[in-house]
Amino acid sequence: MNDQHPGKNPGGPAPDSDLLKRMYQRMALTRAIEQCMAQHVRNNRFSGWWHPGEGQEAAGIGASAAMRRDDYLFYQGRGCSWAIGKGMAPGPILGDLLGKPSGSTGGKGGGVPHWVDYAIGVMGEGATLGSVYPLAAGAALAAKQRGTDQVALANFGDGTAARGTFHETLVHAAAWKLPLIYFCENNEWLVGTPLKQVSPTENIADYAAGYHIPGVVVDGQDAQAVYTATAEAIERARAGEGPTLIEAKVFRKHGHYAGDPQHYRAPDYLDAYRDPLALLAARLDEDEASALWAQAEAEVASAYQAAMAEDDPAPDTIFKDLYYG
Ligand SMILES: Cc1ncc(C[n+]2csc(CCOP(=O)(O)OP(=O)(O)O)c2C)c(N)n1
Ligand SMILES: [Mg+2]
Repeated sequence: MNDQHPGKNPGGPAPDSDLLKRMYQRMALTRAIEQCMAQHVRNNRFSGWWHPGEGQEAAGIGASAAMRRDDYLFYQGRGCSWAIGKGMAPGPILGDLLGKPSGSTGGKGGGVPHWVDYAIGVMGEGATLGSVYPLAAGAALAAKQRGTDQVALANFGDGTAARGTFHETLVHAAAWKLPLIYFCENNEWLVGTPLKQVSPTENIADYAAGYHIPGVVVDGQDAQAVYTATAEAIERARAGEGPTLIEAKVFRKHGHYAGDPQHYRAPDYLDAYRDPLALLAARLDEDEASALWAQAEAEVASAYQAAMAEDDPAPDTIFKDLYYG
């Protein structure tokens, strides 16, 4: 069963003050992109589906801060905390969202997050929910066979823990002690369905018991706690001790997609919200945190302007990078 509780710091290494600053800087970049995209949608200039991640930034930022540059990340993609956390810059992220050639995929996907940067282990998103598990396990198996000490992390939402691939993959990953981290962001919603209506368990981490691996519940609004839990799981994985299932309890501040009227949520649902940026800023010097926020806003504004000024991708690039037999 899960051996941690929300708010309780797991037993891994604590981040030093430089790392706290770096996490805050990346959370600020993520939040600035969130706000920029929210405005872009309000201006009615968005041609895709933006799934806002505002409020969930601490999970992706805290977990990816514990990963190495050469570790593999497969993410599900609410917001952009994972891509920013792993080291991507706002430019290629906004380029993809706005369907421009400067995007990491050359703007393909236009609006749907499919960011990739293989040089830093950003392996992309599976738009088919549940595809991250076997892909990440494959990367973990390759790392084990090659004898490197890389790990792979599969990020997913609470609703996606019901996919068959979650369970099929974990059977073998646990048996073979693959260097794999399952990282669930539990925001308690699957579009407009509350998790409790469709799940036999309140904690996704409880599934770990069935596979004889550790299941850890962590406060997903607290980047520091997320970092510590993930660092501990990665240490286990690198030491050959196999997978860990981490469940971060997070808060989905907005609708499932930008523009979702959310008739299914009670009007006072934001009462329980705790801002992950404010939580981390309280552990930093106030002036330093404000300066990092101002820098992030300026960097994102200039990346947005640059992307908006670009021409659309040339039509003859549409089949480039496609695999077909
Ligand atoms: C296989 C599959 N089924 C359905 C969808 C449509 N869909 C996109 S997001 C979503 C809800 C996912 O819930 P959860 O995993 O909790 O992630 P969250 O949206 O809360 O971040 C669904 C059903 C999909 N993309 N893929
Ligand atoms: Mg969810």
